[in-house]
Amino acid sequence: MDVSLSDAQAAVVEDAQSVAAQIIGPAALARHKDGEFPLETLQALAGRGLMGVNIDASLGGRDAGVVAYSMAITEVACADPAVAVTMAVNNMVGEVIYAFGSQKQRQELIPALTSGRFSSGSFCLSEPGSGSDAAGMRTRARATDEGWILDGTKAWITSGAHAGVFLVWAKTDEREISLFAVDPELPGIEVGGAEEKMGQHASNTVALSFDGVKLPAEAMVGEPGQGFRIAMMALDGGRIGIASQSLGIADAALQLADLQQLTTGLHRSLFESLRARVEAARSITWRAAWLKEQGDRPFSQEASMAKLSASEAAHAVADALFRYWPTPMSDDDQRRLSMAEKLLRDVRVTRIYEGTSEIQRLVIARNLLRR
Ligand code: COS
Repeated sequence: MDVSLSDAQAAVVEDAQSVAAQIIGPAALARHKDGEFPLETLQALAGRGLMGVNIDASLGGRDAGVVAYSMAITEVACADPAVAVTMAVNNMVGEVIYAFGSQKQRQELIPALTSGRFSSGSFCLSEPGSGSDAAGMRTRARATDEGWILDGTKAWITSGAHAGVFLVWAKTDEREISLFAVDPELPGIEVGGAEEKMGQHASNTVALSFDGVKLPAEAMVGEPGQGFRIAMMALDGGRIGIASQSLGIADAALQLADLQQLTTGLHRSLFESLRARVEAARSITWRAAWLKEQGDRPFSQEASMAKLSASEAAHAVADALFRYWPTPMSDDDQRRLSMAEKLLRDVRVTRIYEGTSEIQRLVIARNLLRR
């Protein structure tokens, strides 16, 4: 694995750093307090091609590959994890359509996702009764002469109130799961109120209900019955995104620890060992990204190892930062303490979404046994 960056990769990282430093970071605490969806910030990311980092330039993407994507997410997450998760889900939706969509779906939907014309896309897999057991979904799509009728409820959908397209998984018979690209404006779709969350307040999370929604036949993405496999492949990539986001949170927490002199004082050895843990997680995350970028190499196990190790390490750093926060405090320290609290809140869900830590252990174990 070559970790020296090409000019194209370095340019992506620089662009992400510049948006993070100029636009995302300065408003992160305010965004956390008011929970406002970061529309203009997402437009700024789209303006640099960061809403489709691993997508062909002919469709408005940056065509810079998965390693550059991972690094860009880390930079953005270090400034504000809530913006990073919105960016990650948009990239993921674009990649699914790019990999499995028809020519028409690619031409119609991807430029809208990469350019910022759609503020985001949504990935609608989880349901109130099926999170970890994705195949246990109850949403159904019934075939008709004109197309499909969609009924069901999806839960914890990132960007659901703002998305320009929903990717919705549904059972098309007792066992078969298929995927549909759904126009959020269609009659019969109801968007629930924004969840009041512990952290990542500026990312939008809602429930969606579909009541007799009529879909045209061409709304299906991929083949009938291919949906579960598409979801699993997309989640492998999505886990690299969340691992990268977790690294950004860990980096932000370590920067605060440096500023508060926790890394040179009494707790130095603790923070040194945490820093080593974060660097180990970064290595496996880059490796998973590199494997995915090769196109023909399996990376499911490495993606789960990356997600597990990075999210757990980020939590450990954010927790230690908060636990050993020094007193007394100046005004600057007080502001930094608010950032530390935000990180501790933001980090919790990284061990849950895109598959819990327990699911990552299950995927890793299954792959090890298979090998
Ligand atoms: N890539 C491609 N195909 C995959 C795959 C992958 N990573 N993982 C599984 N598949 C395929 C299998 O090969 C199998 O295909 P066949 O039926 O042709 O043999 C099929 O999918 C079913 O696989 P499996 O038996 O492993 O499915 P399970 O129902 O046991 O579930 C887990 C597997 C638990 C790993 C899956 O449900 C999962 O990832 N759950 C977590 C969901 C999640 O992350 N949700 C968060 C959503 S975002 S908030």
